Amino acid sequence: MFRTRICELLNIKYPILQGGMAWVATAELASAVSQAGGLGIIGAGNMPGELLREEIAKTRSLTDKPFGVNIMLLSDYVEEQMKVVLEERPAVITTGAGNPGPYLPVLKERGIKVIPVVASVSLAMRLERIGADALIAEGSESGGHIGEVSTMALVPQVVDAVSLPVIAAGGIADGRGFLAALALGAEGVQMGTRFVCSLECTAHPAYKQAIVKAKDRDTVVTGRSTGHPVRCLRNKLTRQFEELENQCAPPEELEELGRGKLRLAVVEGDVEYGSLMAGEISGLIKDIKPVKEIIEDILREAEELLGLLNSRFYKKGDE
Ligand code: TUI
Repeated sequence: MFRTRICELLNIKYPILQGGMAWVATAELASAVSQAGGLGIIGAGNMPGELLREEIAKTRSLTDKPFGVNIMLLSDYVEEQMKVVLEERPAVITTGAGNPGPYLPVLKERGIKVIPVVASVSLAMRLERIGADALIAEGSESGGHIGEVSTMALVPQVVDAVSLPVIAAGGIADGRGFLAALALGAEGVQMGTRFVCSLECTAHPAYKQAIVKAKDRDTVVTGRSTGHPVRCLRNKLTRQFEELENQCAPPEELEELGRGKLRLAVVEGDVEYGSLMAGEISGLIKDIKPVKEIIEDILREAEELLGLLNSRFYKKGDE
């Protein structure tokens, strides 16, 4: 059940990808997701190339299943990360926060699949034309750096504009979200926040607990004035951001305030002054459980729901 073109393309059992979150998506998390039948993804974030090489080696020591590497295109280390990726050749690269067009030909030449994150129909169409293998349509419900269109509106528009398989991201954490994404025309989902709250995720326990404790209205978007909006759980840091933005502080000052804050949250567990990047779906996440259980619960829930919808709302022959 639920086998799609994404399963064939990536040679995976379930069409579930794990977001390539900087600092959070380490070899431990990525290998657990791949072992469980999804696609684990190492978040290269702001890692120097050689650190990324070590993370890839570690992932390979933990799983023989396919996995990916996410390249965040705003990173200062993109060039050296790309060099490492071309040498190490993970099965797939996902990209975020920009247009990976210039890197596409060389990645493809090496047999690496490329799945960019898009937040608009126009970039989706451009990337299909130049040879992307699939697309992740990421809505503004997501944590971290976001676009402006919500998942519910973005996914079907991207699906209609391209013939590539589309993966939905943003606001998905259970079987209902998974099935809704398929109903919108997606052939897979990518989840970030849900996988932060897994046993295998190496993020600080205080970060995970902050997500588990969060309610529906506990995320905020800061940094709109810098052109790099970021969704996080509300805390002392986001209040500092809001104050600066209300005072119309220059973008450099805001960028400076944000520097190093994701590491502070994920590694040090500073939930007051760290950047607790997390999606709007945080309020739905109530527990920390093994990756395998997260994935299997979602598939079981989606299967049951599909049966229920079919029997409750669809009667053959009804007017
Ligand atoms: O990249 C993400 N999520 C991230 S990156 C990140 S690190 C960061 N920290 C502070 C400021 C900026 C980044 C934390 N979370 N998700 C994928 C994503 N990509 N979301 C939105 C986009 C996107 C936006 C515009 C992709 C392409 C794009 O195109 C612009 C263009 O050049 O056409």
